Parts: sequence; structure tokens; C-alpha cells
Amino acid sequence: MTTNRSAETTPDVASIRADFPILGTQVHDSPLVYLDNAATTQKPHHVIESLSTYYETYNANIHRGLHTLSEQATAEYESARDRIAAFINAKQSHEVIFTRGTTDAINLVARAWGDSNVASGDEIILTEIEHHSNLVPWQMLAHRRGAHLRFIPTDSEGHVDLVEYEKMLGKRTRIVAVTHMSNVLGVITPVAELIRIAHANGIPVLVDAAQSVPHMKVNVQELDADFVAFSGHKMLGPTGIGILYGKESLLNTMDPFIGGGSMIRVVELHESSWAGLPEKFEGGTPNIAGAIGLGAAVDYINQIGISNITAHEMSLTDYALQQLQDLDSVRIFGPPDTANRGGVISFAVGEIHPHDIGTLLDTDGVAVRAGHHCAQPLMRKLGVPATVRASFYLYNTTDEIDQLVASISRAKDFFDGA
Ligand code: C6P
Repeated sequence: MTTNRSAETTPDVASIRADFPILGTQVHDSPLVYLDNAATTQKPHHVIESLSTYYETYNANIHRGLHTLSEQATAEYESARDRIAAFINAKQSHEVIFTRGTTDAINLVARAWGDSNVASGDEIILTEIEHHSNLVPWQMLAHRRGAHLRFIPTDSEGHVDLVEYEKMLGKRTRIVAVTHMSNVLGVITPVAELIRIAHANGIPVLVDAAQSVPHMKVNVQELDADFVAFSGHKMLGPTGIGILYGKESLLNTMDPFIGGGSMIRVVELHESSWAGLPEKFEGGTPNIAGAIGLGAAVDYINQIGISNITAHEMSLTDYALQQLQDLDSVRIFGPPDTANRGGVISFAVGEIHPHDIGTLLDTDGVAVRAGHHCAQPLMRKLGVPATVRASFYLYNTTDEIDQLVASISRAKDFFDGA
């Protein structure tokens, strides 16, 4: 079992798979081939047990009771925060705020930072390949404040135009918010360079790391990112928990987003003062089990080693790109090789609607996502209504990619014969 593995062993995929109960199940009488990891990942025993242990042995509210269970729950919740902070190399644990996920974290910044820093006529810079979660909150902020959104142009594979980007930054630019890795194209954005250029102009940067933190080393201090958002469920943890990392100097200037219990220092009938970090941004009873589960997920990833996970996914992606490129009918979106790319591959199969491909693959037990992937503007840019998307994680194998390819061929034959 992984809980006994010594740190940073080379992954043995068979033993990793044995840690994930769902991977032994069947769908439509075929073994499950789970290739929808960009949507959400499966959970190892270690994470599932951390949830049941909490509920079965020390379930209590945190930061409130003086009783033993409450103290234990508080200690585990805060210990999870410490381990997550170490995982992304935050300077201090209180720079790590528990949220419901990436979407919640970005909305927090757009409200709590945006409402007091963005004024009429100001500009917010995004890219053309953003997930709706890193677009709609900024549209809402722009509407509230009378600000404008501007978009760094990208080429057909999703690479940002750094020259145009630099020209876009000006006196009215208030923030740059960019995805670290596209959930559609798999392309990796040069965030270190984008941050360096923004900072040279005195502009803070938010990184949507929903698709990067689970798959590659993200060192927030090395990147010098101002805000980083990611989701627990995309990195083996539970749903409903995520992280906003923010630099202490910025978080301290921000008012809370959610008012209520736990986030206050003193409450009078007409006025209140706020608690310090991180409580100021965690009003109400948080997702205690979720935070503990995410801490367990980080422990699991650490035992395998994030660099081992990246290497494994890169070799799977390389193999999958080659196999898919060999199919005449398949057209791949995003970079054609593994340079600047993660383990997310979107594609079209001839003129067949992606939903039909997704449904047929499902009958073979192959789970992929088909749709617009919450990136409608990017779909318009690509000139398609939707794509089929396969996305990998540490437990996937080349055999599963062979099954994906065989299932695509069967689907194509089915439509050709129809
Ligand atoms: N993308 C996908 O299938 P939440 O839903 O808050 O956990 O994550 C939102 C989000 C933000 N940014 C990026 C780059 C993402 O990929 C996602 C989630 C899933 O692609 C669900 S739409």
C-alpha cells in the first residue's frame, strides 16, 4: 500500500492502480478505462480512509470547541493546510486559503481584490484559451466596475504571443489572470515569463493552476505568482475543496468575501473587525473532511513523487499522440508533441459529433469527456462546437491508450457503415 511507500519511489503503475478501488470496476461489462482526469480524478484508499476516519473517530467542528474531538479536527485541518503549503512551497501556511475549488478561489480574488483595486476604464488581461472559471468572474467584475477585458492572442495550438502581451500592458492594466495549462489544448502557458513581464510593470498575476498543480511541480515562490488557484478533486482529493494561494502582502490588503462565523475578531451590532489570515477568508463552517482528504491526497502524491508523475504522464502523452496521429480520421488540437504540453489531448474524429464518439467509447468502458469543456470562446476560435478529450493521470497505462484507440476505430467503422 502506498501509505507504507518510502518517499519518492519510482511509480509502479500496477501497485498504484491497486490503491484505487474504482479502477477494478466494470462499465457496460468492460473494465473501466478512465481517461477523464482533467474533469476529476479517482481517489486512492488512503484518501477515502482519511474521510471515513474523520467521520468515524473525530468528527467535530473546528476552531470552536474546547473538547478533545474539536481539538483533533482542528489540528488535522491545520496540518492539511501546512502540508498543502509545503507542496506548493508557499512561504507561510496562512497564505493558503481553503475554498470550494478553483472557481470559488478565482471569484474570491475577483471580488475581494477586484472590487477595491479595479476602477472604471481599467483593464484586466486574460488569454483567449481560458476556462469559463477564469473568464466569467472577470467579466462580472468588469461589468460591476466599468473595466475592460483584453485578451493575449494565442496561435492555433494555444501558445500565447509574448510580444503582443508586453505591448498590452499599460497604465490602466490592473491584473493579469492566466491559465497555467489549458484544459482543452493541453498547452502549458509560460507563466514564469508572463509574471516576470507583469511584475516589471508593477502588475499582479493570478494563475489558474487547476490543470497544473496536480501534474507538475508548481513552486509559487519561484514563479513569484501573486495568486494561484487549484482544485482538490483534480489531484486525488475530494470534491468541494480547493485552494487559493495568495501572497500575504496582498491578502492582508483585501477585505473578506464571505461574512459570518469564524472570520471575525470582534462583532458589534453595527460593525465588525476581521480575523487575521487565513480565517478572514474562511467564513462559516468549512469543508473540514475535504481539507483533511486533500491533505491525504498531497501525502499520496508526495510518496509517488510529483516529478515521477509528470514523467509517467509525459510518456503516456507521447505514446497517445503517436497512436492517435496514426489514425487517418483523427485531428488533434493543441501542440502535436510533448514540448510545452501536459496530458490532455483534445481531438475530432472525422465529421462525427464528439458527443457520439463519447457515447460509443462509453459502451466499451472508455470514459472520456466530450463537449465544450467550459471553454466556449476557445471552441469558437477552433471552429468546432465541441471536442473529444482524453486526459491522463498517474494510474493510466499504455494498454488503456491502446483500448482508447481501438474503441475510436470501432466507433469510426460504426459511423462509416451507418
Ligand atoms: N475543468 C474540465 O473538465 P472547478 O470546477 O472549480 O474545480 O475547476 C474549474 C476549472 C478552472 N480552470 C481550469 C483550467 C479547469 O480545467 C477547471 C475545471 C474541468 O476541464 C471541469 S469543467
